[in-house]
Amino acid sequence: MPTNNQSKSQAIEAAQERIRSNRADLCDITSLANELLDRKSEALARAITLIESNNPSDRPQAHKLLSKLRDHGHPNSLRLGITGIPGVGKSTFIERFGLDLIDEGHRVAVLAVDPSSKRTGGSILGDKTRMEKLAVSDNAFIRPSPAADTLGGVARATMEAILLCEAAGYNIILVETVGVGQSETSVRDMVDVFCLLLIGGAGDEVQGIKRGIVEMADIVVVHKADGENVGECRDTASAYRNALHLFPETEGGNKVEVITASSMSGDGHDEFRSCVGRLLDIWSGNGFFESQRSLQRSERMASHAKDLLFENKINGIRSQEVWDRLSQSVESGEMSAFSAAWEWMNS
Ligand SMILES: Nc1nc2c(ncn2[C@@H]2O[C@H](COP(=O)(O)OP(=O)(O)OP(=O)(O)O)[C@@H](O)[C@H]2O)c(=O)[nH]1
Ligand SMILES: [Mg+2]
Repeated sequence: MPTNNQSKSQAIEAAQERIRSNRADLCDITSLANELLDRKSEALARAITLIESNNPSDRPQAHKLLSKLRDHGHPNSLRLGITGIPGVGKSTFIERFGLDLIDEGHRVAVLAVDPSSKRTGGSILGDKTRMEKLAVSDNAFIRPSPAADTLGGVARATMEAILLCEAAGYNIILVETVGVGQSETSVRDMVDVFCLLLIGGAGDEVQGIKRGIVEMADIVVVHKADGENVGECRDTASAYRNALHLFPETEGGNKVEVITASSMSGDGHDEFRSCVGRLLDIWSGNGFFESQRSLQRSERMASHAKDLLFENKINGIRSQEVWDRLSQSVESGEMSAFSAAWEWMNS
Protein backbone atom coordinates (compact mmCIF):
# COMPACT_ATOMS: atom_id res chain seq x y z
CA MET A 1 0.00 0.00 0.00
CA PRO A 2 1.54 3.37 -0.89
CA THR A 3 1.61 5.84 1.96
CA ASN A 4 -0.23 9.12 1.69
CA ASN A 5 3.06 10.93 1.12
CA GLN A 6 4.09 8.49 -1.58
CA SER A 7 0.86 8.86 -3.56
CA LYS A 8 1.02 12.64 -3.16
CA SER A 9 4.52 12.80 -4.60
CA GLN A 10 3.52 10.44 -7.41
CA ALA A 11 0.60 12.71 -8.26
CA ILE A 12 2.88 15.76 -8.26
CA GLU A 13 5.38 13.96 -10.47
CA ALA A 14 2.64 12.96 -12.91
CA ALA A 15 1.34 16.52 -13.01
CA GLN A 16 4.86 17.84 -13.64
CA GLU A 17 5.33 15.30 -16.41
CA ARG A 18 2.06 16.41 -17.99
CA ILE A 19 3.17 20.05 -17.90
CA ARG A 20 6.59 19.10 -19.32
CA SER A 21 5.07 17.14 -22.17
CA ASN A 22 2.61 19.93 -22.93
CA ARG A 23 5.53 22.35 -23.08
CA ALA A 24 7.45 19.97 -25.32
CA ASP A 25 4.42 19.73 -27.63
CA LEU A 26 4.07 23.47 -27.66
CA CYS A 27 7.77 23.82 -28.44
CA ASP A 28 7.56 21.29 -31.26
CA ILE A 29 4.53 23.01 -32.69
CA THR A 30 6.24 26.41 -32.43
CA SER A 31 9.30 25.15 -34.29
CA LEU A 32 7.12 23.34 -36.83
CA ALA A 33 5.21 26.58 -37.45
CA ASN A 34 8.45 28.55 -37.79
CA GLU A 35 9.97 26.05 -40.22
CA LEU A 36 6.79 26.11 -42.26
CA LEU A 37 6.85 29.91 -42.37
CA ASP A 38 10.48 29.61 -43.49
CA ARG A 39 9.03 27.73 -46.48
CA LYS A 40 10.58 24.38 -45.64
CA SER A 41 8.55 21.88 -47.64
CA GLU A 42 9.42 19.06 -45.26
CA ALA A 43 7.77 21.03 -42.44
CA LEU A 44 4.73 21.68 -44.62
CA ALA A 45 4.45 17.95 -45.32
CA ARG A 46 4.68 17.16 -41.58
CA ALA A 47 2.11 19.82 -40.76
CA ILE A 48 -0.35 18.37 -43.29
CA THR A 49 0.21 14.89 -41.85
CA LEU A 50 -0.72 16.28 -38.42
CA ILE A 51 -3.98 17.81 -39.61
CA GLU A 52 -4.84 14.75 -41.68
CA SER A 53 -4.41 12.51 -38.65
CA ASN A 54 -7.53 10.62 -37.70
CA ASN A 55 -6.31 10.28 -34.14
CA PRO A 56 -8.42 12.55 -31.91
CA SER A 57 -5.45 13.01 -29.57
CA ASP A 58 -3.69 14.95 -32.37
CA ARG A 59 -6.51 17.53 -32.53
CA PRO A 60 -5.16 19.87 -29.83
CA GLN A 61 -1.80 20.00 -31.64
CA ALA A 62 -3.49 20.68 -34.97
CA HIS A 63 -5.49 23.42 -33.29
CA LYS A 64 -2.30 24.96 -31.83
CA LEU A 65 -0.56 24.87 -35.18
CA LEU A 66 -3.45 26.44 -37.07
CA SER A 67 -3.82 29.15 -34.42
CA LYS A 68 -0.14 30.03 -34.73
CA LEU A 69 -0.45 30.32 -38.50
CA ARG A 70 -3.76 32.17 -38.52
CA ASP A 71 -2.24 35.56 -39.27
CA HIS A 72 0.10 34.25 -41.94
CA GLY A 73 -2.30 33.52 -44.77
CA HIS A 74 -1.25 34.59 -48.24
CA PRO A 75 -2.78 37.98 -49.04
CA ASN A 76 -3.31 37.22 -52.73
CA SER A 77 -3.81 33.53 -52.98
CA LEU A 78 -5.91 31.79 -55.58
CA ARG A 79 -7.52 28.42 -54.90
CA LEU A 80 -8.50 26.49 -57.98
CA GLY A 81 -10.27 23.12 -58.12
CA ILE A 82 -9.85 20.78 -61.09
CA THR A 83 -12.36 17.98 -61.39
CA GLY A 84 -13.28 15.35 -63.98
CA ILE A 85 -13.58 11.59 -64.36
CA PRO A 86 -10.50 9.35 -63.88
CA GLY A 87 -8.21 9.58 -66.88
CA VAL A 88 -9.61 12.86 -68.27
CA GLY A 89 -6.11 14.29 -67.82
CA LYS A 90 -6.40 16.36 -64.63
CA SER A 91 -2.85 15.71 -63.45
CA THR A 92 -1.38 16.31 -66.92
CA PHE A 93 -3.39 19.54 -67.18
CA ILE A 94 -2.17 20.65 -63.73
CA GLU A 95 1.45 19.88 -64.64
CA ARG A 96 1.35 22.15 -67.68
CA PHE A 97 -0.75 24.87 -66.04
CA GLY A 98 1.45 24.74 -62.91
CA LEU A 99 4.72 25.00 -64.86
CA ASP A 100 3.37 28.01 -66.80
CA LEU A 101 2.40 29.69 -63.54
CA ILE A 102 5.85 29.05 -62.07
CA ASP A 103 7.39 30.62 -65.18
CA GLU A 104 5.31 33.69 -64.42
CA GLY A 105 6.79 33.82 -60.91
CA HIS A 106 4.09 32.06 -58.89
CA ARG A 107 4.54 29.35 -56.28
CA VAL A 108 2.18 26.43 -56.81
CA ALA A 109 0.86 23.79 -54.40
CA VAL A 110 -1.11 20.80 -55.66
CA LEU A 111 -3.38 18.84 -53.34
CA ALA A 112 -5.24 15.74 -54.46
CA VAL A 113 -8.56 14.58 -53.06
CA ASP A 114 -9.31 11.11 -54.29
CA PRO A 115 -12.23 9.25 -52.78
CA SER A 116 -11.30 6.16 -54.77
CA SER A 117 -7.84 5.91 -53.24
CA LYS A 118 -9.25 3.73 -50.49
CA ARG A 119 -10.37 1.20 -53.06
CA THR A 120 -7.62 1.27 -55.62
CA GLY A 121 -4.62 2.02 -53.48
CA GLY A 122 -4.58 5.51 -54.81
CA SER A 123 -3.51 7.48 -57.80
CA ILE A 124 -0.34 8.40 -55.96
CA LEU A 125 1.82 6.75 -58.59
CA GLY A 126 -0.22 8.46 -61.31
CA ASP A 127 0.08 11.84 -59.60
CA LYS A 128 3.85 11.53 -59.28
CA THR A 129 4.49 10.33 -62.80
CA ARG A 130 2.02 12.71 -64.49
CA MET A 131 3.52 15.70 -62.70
CA GLU A 132 7.16 14.77 -63.10
CA LYS A 133 8.51 18.22 -63.88
CA LEU A 134 6.30 20.01 -61.39
CA ALA A 135 7.34 17.51 -58.70
CA VAL A 136 11.00 18.52 -58.96
CA SER A 137 10.43 22.27 -59.16
CA ASP A 138 11.58 24.31 -56.15
CA ASN A 139 8.47 26.44 -56.50
CA ALA A 140 5.98 23.58 -56.40
CA PHE A 141 4.66 21.36 -53.65
CA ILE A 142 2.64 18.24 -54.48
CA ARG A 143 0.64 16.36 -51.90
CA PRO A 144 -1.01 13.14 -53.10
CA SER A 145 -4.32 11.97 -51.70
CA PRO A 146 -4.41 10.71 -48.15
CA ALA A 147 -4.71 6.94 -48.10
CA ALA A 148 -7.89 6.56 -46.08
CA ASP A 149 -11.06 8.48 -45.71
CA THR A 150 -12.81 8.24 -42.37
CA LEU A 151 -15.52 10.54 -41.08
CA GLY A 152 -15.05 12.85 -44.03
CA GLY A 153 -11.46 13.30 -42.92
CA VAL A 154 -9.99 13.78 -46.36
CA ALA A 155 -12.13 16.76 -47.23
CA ARG A 156 -11.81 18.23 -43.75
CA ALA A 157 -8.04 18.04 -43.91
CA THR A 158 -7.88 19.50 -47.42
CA MET A 159 -9.26 22.89 -46.40
CA GLU A 160 -6.72 23.12 -43.63
CA ALA A 161 -3.98 21.87 -45.96
CA ILE A 162 -4.82 24.81 -48.27
CA LEU A 163 -4.28 27.23 -45.37
CA LEU A 164 -0.98 25.57 -44.46
CA CYS A 165 0.25 25.80 -48.08
CA GLU A 166 -0.60 29.50 -48.15
CA ALA A 167 1.25 30.08 -44.87
CA ALA A 168 4.25 28.33 -46.48
CA GLY A 169 4.21 30.94 -49.26
CA TYR A 170 2.35 29.13 -52.03
CA ASN A 171 0.04 31.64 -53.71
CA ILE A 172 -1.67 29.27 -56.16
CA ILE A 173 -3.33 26.19 -54.71
CA LEU A 174 -4.61 23.59 -57.16
CA VAL A 175 -6.92 20.90 -55.83
CA GLU A 176 -7.33 17.84 -58.04
CA THR A 177 -10.40 15.76 -57.37
CA VAL A 178 -12.11 12.89 -59.17
CA GLY A 179 -15.49 14.17 -60.28
CA VAL A 180 -17.61 11.13 -59.71
CA GLY A 181 -18.60 11.17 -56.08
CA GLN A 182 -19.10 13.36 -53.07
CA SER A 183 -15.65 14.88 -53.05
CA GLU A 184 -16.14 17.45 -55.78
CA THR A 185 -19.07 19.07 -53.99
CA SER A 186 -16.99 19.62 -50.90
CA VAL A 187 -14.01 20.76 -52.96
CA ARG A 188 -16.29 23.29 -54.65
CA ASP A 189 -16.80 24.85 -51.22
CA MET A 190 -13.06 25.19 -50.63
CA VAL A 191 -11.88 26.83 -53.82
CA ASP A 192 -12.40 30.18 -55.53
CA VAL A 193 -12.54 28.86 -59.08
CA PHE A 194 -13.89 25.42 -59.98
CA CYS A 195 -13.01 23.86 -63.34
CA LEU A 196 -14.55 20.82 -64.93
CA LEU A 197 -12.52 18.79 -67.43
CA LEU A 198 -14.49 16.80 -70.00
CA ILE A 199 -13.61 14.61 -72.94
CA GLY A 200 -14.92 15.37 -76.41
CA GLY A 201 -17.72 13.27 -77.80
CA ALA A 202 -18.76 11.24 -74.77
CA GLY A 203 -22.20 12.02 -73.34
CA ASP A 204 -22.76 12.90 -69.69
CA GLU A 205 -23.60 9.32 -68.72
CA VAL A 206 -20.44 8.00 -70.36
CA GLN A 207 -18.39 10.60 -68.53
CA GLY A 208 -19.92 9.51 -65.22
CA ILE A 209 -20.88 13.07 -64.48
CA LYS A 210 -23.12 13.58 -61.52
CA ARG A 211 -26.15 15.76 -62.04
CA GLY A 212 -25.41 19.28 -61.03
CA ILE A 213 -21.66 19.12 -61.49
CA VAL A 214 -21.70 21.13 -64.71
CA GLU A 215 -23.73 23.83 -62.95
CA MET A 216 -21.06 24.04 -60.26
CA ALA A 217 -18.28 24.76 -62.74
CA ASP A 218 -16.91 28.25 -63.41
CA ILE A 219 -14.91 27.10 -66.42
CA VAL A 220 -15.51 23.98 -68.53
CA VAL A 221 -12.55 22.57 -70.44
CA VAL A 222 -13.07 19.97 -73.16
CA HIS A 223 -9.69 18.29 -72.78
CA LYS A 224 -7.41 16.19 -74.99
CA ALA A 225 -8.30 18.40 -77.96
CA ASP A 226 -5.39 17.20 -80.09
CA GLY A 227 -4.83 15.05 -83.19
CA GLU A 228 -8.01 13.50 -84.49
CA ASN A 229 -9.99 14.61 -81.43
CA VAL A 230 -9.96 18.30 -82.21
CA GLY A 231 -13.19 18.41 -84.24
CA GLU A 232 -15.13 16.28 -81.79
CA CYS A 233 -13.90 18.39 -78.87
CA ARG A 234 -15.00 21.58 -80.58
CA ASP A 235 -18.46 20.10 -81.19
CA THR A 236 -18.74 19.05 -77.55
CA ALA A 237 -17.64 22.50 -76.42
CA SER A 238 -20.24 24.22 -78.53
CA ALA A 239 -22.97 21.82 -77.29
CA TYR A 240 -22.06 22.70 -73.68
CA ARG A 241 -21.88 26.40 -74.52
CA ASN A 242 -25.42 26.23 -75.90
CA ALA A 243 -26.70 24.26 -72.93
CA LEU A 244 -25.08 26.59 -70.38
CA HIS A 245 -26.60 29.54 -72.15
CA LEU A 246 -29.98 28.41 -70.86
CA PHE A 247 -28.89 28.38 -67.23
CA PRO A 248 -29.69 31.32 -64.95
CA GLU A 249 -26.96 33.87 -64.38
CA THR A 250 -24.23 32.76 -61.96
CA GLU A 251 -24.00 34.18 -58.44
CA GLY A 252 -20.71 35.83 -59.32
CA GLY A 253 -22.26 37.62 -62.31
CA ASN A 254 -19.89 35.88 -64.72
CA LYS A 255 -20.51 33.78 -67.79
CA VAL A 256 -19.40 30.14 -67.58
CA GLU A 257 -16.78 29.80 -70.30
CA VAL A 258 -16.32 26.60 -72.27
CA ILE A 259 -13.01 26.07 -74.03
CA THR A 260 -11.07 23.25 -75.65
CA ALA A 261 -7.52 22.46 -74.57
CA SER A 262 -4.76 19.92 -74.89
CA SER A 263 -2.09 19.41 -72.29
CA MET A 264 -0.03 17.47 -74.82
CA SER A 265 0.21 20.29 -77.37
CA GLY A 266 -0.45 23.12 -74.91
CA ASP A 267 -3.28 24.49 -77.08
CA GLY A 268 -5.93 26.26 -75.06
CA HIS A 269 -3.77 26.78 -71.97
CA ASP A 270 -3.26 30.50 -72.68
CA GLU A 271 -6.99 30.80 -73.18
CA PHE A 272 -7.59 28.99 -69.89
CA ARG A 273 -5.34 31.42 -68.00
CA SER A 274 -7.18 34.34 -69.64
CA CYS A 275 -10.53 32.86 -68.53
CA VAL A 276 -9.28 32.66 -64.94
CA GLY A 277 -7.99 36.23 -65.18
CA ARG A 278 -11.34 37.49 -66.48
CA LEU A 279 -13.21 35.74 -63.69
CA LEU A 280 -10.97 37.27 -61.05
CA ASP A 281 -11.40 40.73 -62.58
CA ILE A 282 -15.19 40.41 -62.47
CA TRP A 283 -15.22 39.00 -58.95
CA SER A 284 -12.84 41.52 -57.47
CA GLY A 285 -14.92 44.27 -59.08
CA ASN A 286 -18.27 43.10 -57.71
CA GLY A 287 -17.01 41.77 -54.36
CA PHE A 288 -17.96 38.16 -55.08
CA PHE A 289 -14.43 36.85 -54.51
CA GLU A 290 -14.38 38.01 -50.89
CA SER A 291 -18.03 37.21 -50.17
CA GLN A 292 -17.58 33.65 -51.45
CA ARG A 293 -14.54 33.18 -49.20
CA SER A 294 -16.37 34.53 -46.14
CA LEU A 295 -19.29 32.20 -46.74
CA GLN A 296 -16.93 29.27 -47.22
CA ARG A 297 -15.22 30.07 -43.91
CA SER A 298 -18.46 30.08 -41.94
CA GLU A 299 -19.68 26.91 -43.63
CA ARG A 300 -16.43 25.20 -42.78
CA MET A 301 -16.92 26.07 -39.13
CA ALA A 302 -20.30 24.35 -39.11
CA SER A 303 -18.88 21.32 -40.85
CA HIS A 304 -15.90 21.09 -38.47
CA ALA A 305 -18.21 21.42 -35.50
CA LYS A 306 -20.32 18.55 -36.85
CA ASP A 307 -17.25 16.35 -37.37
CA LEU A 308 -15.81 17.14 -33.95
CA LEU A 309 -19.12 16.55 -32.19
CA PHE A 310 -19.49 13.21 -33.91
CA GLU A 311 -15.91 12.26 -33.18
CA ASN A 312 -16.19 13.35 -29.57
CA LYS A 313 -19.34 11.35 -29.08
CA ILE A 314 -18.28 8.20 -30.87
CA ASN A 315 -15.02 8.10 -28.97
CA GLY A 316 -16.73 7.93 -25.58
CA ILE A 317 -16.54 4.29 -24.50
CA ARG A 318 -20.17 4.06 -23.41
CA SER A 319 -21.24 5.84 -26.52
CA GLN A 320 -19.41 3.25 -28.64
CA GLU A 321 -21.29 0.45 -26.86
CA VAL A 322 -24.60 2.16 -27.54
CA TRP A 323 -23.57 2.72 -31.15
CA ASP A 324 -22.71 -0.96 -31.62
CA ARG A 325 -26.00 -2.09 -30.08
CA LEU A 326 -28.08 0.32 -32.16
CA SER A 327 -26.18 -0.41 -35.31
CA GLN A 328 -26.94 -4.15 -34.87
CA SER A 329 -30.64 -3.29 -34.60
CA VAL A 330 -30.42 -1.27 -37.80
CA GLU A 331 -28.57 -4.03 -39.62
CA SER A 332 -31.18 -6.62 -38.61
CA GLY A 333 -34.00 -4.30 -39.65
CA GLU A 334 -35.46 -3.93 -36.13
CA MET A 335 -34.92 -0.20 -36.14
CA SER A 336 -34.84 2.54 -38.73
CA ALA A 337 -31.53 4.30 -39.31
CA PHE A 338 -33.05 7.65 -38.33
CA SER A 339 -34.49 6.37 -35.04
CA ALA A 340 -31.23 4.69 -34.15
CA ALA A 341 -29.21 7.86 -34.89
CA TRP A 342 -31.72 9.86 -32.83
CA GLU A 343 -31.51 7.48 -29.89
CA TRP A 344 -27.71 7.46 -30.08
CA MET A 345 -27.56 11.23 -30.14
CA ASN A 346 -29.76 11.40 -27.06
CA SER A 347 -28.05 8.56 -25.22
N1 LIG B 1 -4.15 13.01 -76.15
C1 LIG B 1 -4.04 13.50 -74.94
N2 LIG B 1 -3.83 12.69 -73.88
C2 LIG B 1 -3.72 13.24 -72.65
C3 LIG B 1 -3.82 14.64 -72.44
N3 LIG B 1 -3.70 14.86 -71.13
C4 LIG B 1 -3.51 13.68 -70.54
N4 LIG B 1 -3.51 12.67 -71.44
C5 LIG B 1 -3.34 11.24 -71.14
O1 LIG B 1 -4.46 10.78 -70.43
C6 LIG B 1 -4.05 9.79 -69.47
C7 LIG B 1 -4.57 10.18 -68.09
O2 LIG B 1 -3.95 11.37 -67.66
P1 LIG B 1 -3.93 11.87 -66.15
O3 LIG B 1 -3.38 13.24 -66.18
O4 LIG B 1 -3.30 10.88 -65.27
O5 LIG B 1 -5.49 11.87 -65.84
P2 LIG B 1 -6.21 12.14 -64.44
O6 LIG B 1 -7.52 12.74 -64.77
O7 LIG B 1 -5.32 12.88 -63.52
O8 LIG B 1 -6.41 10.67 -63.90
P3 LIG B 1 -6.73 10.21 -62.39
O9 LIG B 1 -5.81 10.96 -61.46
O10 LIG B 1 -6.47 8.74 -62.38
O11 LIG B 1 -8.19 10.52 -62.13
C8 LIG B 1 -2.54 9.72 -69.54
O12 LIG B 1 -2.20 8.61 -70.32
C9 LIG B 1 -2.15 10.99 -70.24
O13 LIG B 1 -0.96 10.87 -70.97
C10 LIG B 1 -4.03 15.47 -73.60
O14 LIG B 1 -4.13 16.70 -73.54
N5 LIG B 1 -4.13 14.85 -74.81
MG1 LIG C 1 -4.56 12.44 -61.58
